[in-house]
Amino acid sequence: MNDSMPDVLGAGETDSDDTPDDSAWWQSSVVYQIYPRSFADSNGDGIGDLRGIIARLDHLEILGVDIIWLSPIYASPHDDNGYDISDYRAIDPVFGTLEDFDLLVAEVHRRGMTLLMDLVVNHTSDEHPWFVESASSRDNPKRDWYWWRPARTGGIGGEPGAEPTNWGSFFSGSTWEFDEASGEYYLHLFSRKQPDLNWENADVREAVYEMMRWWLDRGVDGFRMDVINLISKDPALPDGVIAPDKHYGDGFPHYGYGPRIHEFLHEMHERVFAGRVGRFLTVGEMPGVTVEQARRFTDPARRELDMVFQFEHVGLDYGPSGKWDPRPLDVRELKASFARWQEGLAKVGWNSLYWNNHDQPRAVSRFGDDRLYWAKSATMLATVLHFQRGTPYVYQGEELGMTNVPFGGISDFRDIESLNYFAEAIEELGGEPESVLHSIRHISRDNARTPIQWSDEPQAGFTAGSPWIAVNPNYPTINAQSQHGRAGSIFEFYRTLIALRHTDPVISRGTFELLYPEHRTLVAYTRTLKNRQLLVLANFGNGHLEVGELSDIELPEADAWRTAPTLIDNYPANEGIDNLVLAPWQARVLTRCLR
Ligand code: TEU
Ligand code: CA
Repeated sequence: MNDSMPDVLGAGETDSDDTPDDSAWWQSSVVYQIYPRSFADSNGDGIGDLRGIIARLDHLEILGVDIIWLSPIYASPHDDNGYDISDYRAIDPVFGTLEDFDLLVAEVHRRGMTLLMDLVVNHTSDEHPWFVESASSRDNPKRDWYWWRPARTGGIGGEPGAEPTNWGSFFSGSTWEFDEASGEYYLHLFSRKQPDLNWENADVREAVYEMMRWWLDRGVDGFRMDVINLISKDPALPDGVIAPDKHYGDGFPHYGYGPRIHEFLHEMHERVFAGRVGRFLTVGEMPGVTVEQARRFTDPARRELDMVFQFEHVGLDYGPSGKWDPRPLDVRELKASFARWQEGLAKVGWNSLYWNNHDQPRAVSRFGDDRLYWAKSATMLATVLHFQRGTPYVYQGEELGMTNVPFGGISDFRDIESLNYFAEAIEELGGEPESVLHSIRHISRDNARTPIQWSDEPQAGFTAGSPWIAVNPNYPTINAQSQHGRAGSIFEFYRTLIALRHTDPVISRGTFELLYPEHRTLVAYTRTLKNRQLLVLANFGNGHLEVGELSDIELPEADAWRTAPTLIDNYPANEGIDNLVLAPWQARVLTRCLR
């Protein structure tokens, strides 16, 4: 397999004929992400668990989702809430047992849904036996299972600046930790308790493939793969460029799309899935991936991945110095990004569509208006995303319109990324605590990690105990119980969106065309399949929008649309209204037959 392979149409997967091929069974599916720690607690210890999830599967079945992605539930010291695994074949006791897991798989399958596990194999926990052995001595057979290096030439081990490369970690500080005992450094792109595995070592790869087959044998239907585009590093480990306002070098060019990444992902596909009976799904989380790279990774003919998570649209409100320096979203940039990915993967490959996950603050607060137009902006955002071509992901609580949290001081936070940044910003960068806290409150991952708000009972019905992180105080008004079966609720709106994707092939297979790219608040695009066309109109603001009055060159046959039937609208239908006039944060999808 080499990447000069011409981009051919994958096995008829994604051209716009309407006979989907079974190997892409997931193309009209919707995925629901569960963050087990915060979903539902069954034993009152304040931490969500597997029996809690089993008890709440009705919520997902009613919502209509097809696939469940479980964030990590493996044995872990929880330095990064489970993304630091110490035993890949054990369920962490805080979440339950393998028996609980088998029951969950059975219950999910009984309801016609499928289950994806989170595969975290760019790194392990430093408490994983592999690393404990590897660190035990320089000549341990597993030494090469990780990236060990001596201090850079002229450097004294442990002294600042002596690290083998100048790379900065995703969680602040250097990517290298000095191990006094063996006198060498080990690489960790994330926390020091998350040492990176050395995928150059074939035994490492085989051990990972064997573990994946073990979970598939246990009934798992696929994997969401954590930072999987980082597993191939440039073995020369060159230094990175140091940006003006940064202390460390940017190592991403040396590990973000490494020389053997396609070889490893193809090998994984062949060693784990090839010849295995059943329907499986793989989605790779890939910070920094480009459209061209994604097309290669998800081209069915290349047998690597089914889809990837790209980060372009969730970085558009990052200021010049990164995520902790927020700036307002420019809707034109958002539309351009959507169009780039929709058009880029139109013929070959497939998109993952998401606003939220356990690493992003709540989109309704970030991109919408969670005060005056909470429900309208939440359902507008959902409409803009769910009518695109690709597989939508709903993150737990998004279907209820859960918002960001009015965090107070640093003691309210739990996320290692936020806590490490706070420490670095204060100690090393001399930041003023309140202004550092201001940016952390806005963008911290903890905004997505507060307990699910099931009801207006104490602790929002999440736990009978005290939760590991405080429940959002708005739970009395924002909760599942008050939305189940209530017409006009955000939950019922998501149900309708998901049902439409299941029944209307133009949504999963139609071509995409963006309209009004330069308009500052209007998001408008069409989806077309044979003689069926949808017009998606959304108002990304709290003003009124007269779509019709805008230069009509860009909305062909505006008159036809003015009276076309409505497929869905986040405002109650009222007669005689002009289809092309949008109220604040309104989203309306019109449908018509093309002659
Ligand atoms: O996230 C990778 C990743 O890119 C995020 O850390 C991202 O950079 C950041 O959160 C956005 O601000 C994956 C997991 O989703 C995340 O929860 C883990 O912390 C991380 O990998 C390490 O396993
Ligand atoms: Ca529990």
